[in-house]
Amino acid sequence: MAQTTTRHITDRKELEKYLVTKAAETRKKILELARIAMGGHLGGALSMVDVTVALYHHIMNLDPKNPSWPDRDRFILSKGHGAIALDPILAQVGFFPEEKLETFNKLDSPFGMHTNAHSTPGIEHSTGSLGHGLAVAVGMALGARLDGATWRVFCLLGDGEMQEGSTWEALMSAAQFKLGNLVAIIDRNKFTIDGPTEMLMALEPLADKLRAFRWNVIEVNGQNMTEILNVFEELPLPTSDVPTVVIAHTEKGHGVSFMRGQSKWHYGAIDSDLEAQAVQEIDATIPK
Ligand SMILES: Cc1ncc(C[n+]2csc(CCOP(=O)(O)OP(=O)(O)O)c2C)c(N)n1
Repeated sequence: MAQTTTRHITDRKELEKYLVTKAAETRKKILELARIAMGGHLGGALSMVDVTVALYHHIMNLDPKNPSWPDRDRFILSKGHGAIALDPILAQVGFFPEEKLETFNKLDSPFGMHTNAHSTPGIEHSTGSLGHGLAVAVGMALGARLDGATWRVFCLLGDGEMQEGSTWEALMSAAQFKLGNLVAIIDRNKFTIDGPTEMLMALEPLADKLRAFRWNVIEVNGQNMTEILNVFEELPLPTSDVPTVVIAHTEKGHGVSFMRGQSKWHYGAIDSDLEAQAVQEIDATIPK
């Protein structure tokens, strides 16, 4: 049975407050894990937090005590280097105890720099080599459709990852197979590993391109919980026959002033002084 962590919250403002607080907790955990692992994909982890928190705490049908519950919604983190953000969220919603994350990226740990479906409860598919997640999500959504199942598939991609040709093949096939049960989300933080996407391999006009690929396109401020909830709560039902892509306009390194809006912190290491400075800034975002 689905067990969202927000099921006890009836007031809209309280719900947003709860999710914003969880996003701040996630950002602090990302920094802690990067410190203990002596490095981490910080920029893109910090940008994807708000959407992922909303999905796992409120939008998706999941049962963390039974990770293979057949009717669960599926989530594929195609930008697998975001494991440092996803793993803490999986712990928050109850897939495993948070203390276990202390082994992050150590030898034989279930938690590495990229997602690992074999060792981490709640991960549906191992990712890390960019450009494969959407094709896997298409296969899952097609399987659900053929089975007459009602669960949905969510797939989060990086915008730099949109350089991969296989992603565009998957986009074409999702429309061809009329996969209304599939939602792709593009973390449009405008930077890839070594510079701005528009300088390296321009994506714009991205929404127009995706519409031309016959997807339903929605744009959202991916750092604004009110907007995120409004979009994801209204998503088409699995009976729709058009796949949806949400372009989440985000900021690389969001929440930490010295990391935001640059590629330099795509991957980086922090010491406890830098962590303390970042934590202070993140704490200031927690609603009272
Ligand atoms: C096939 C492949 N090529 C290269 C890499 C190395 N790599 C890791 S992250 C990254 C940049 C990804 O940029 P983006 O998708 O924008 O991620 P984000 O900014 O959201 O972290 C690259 C090139 C990889 N993981 N897989």
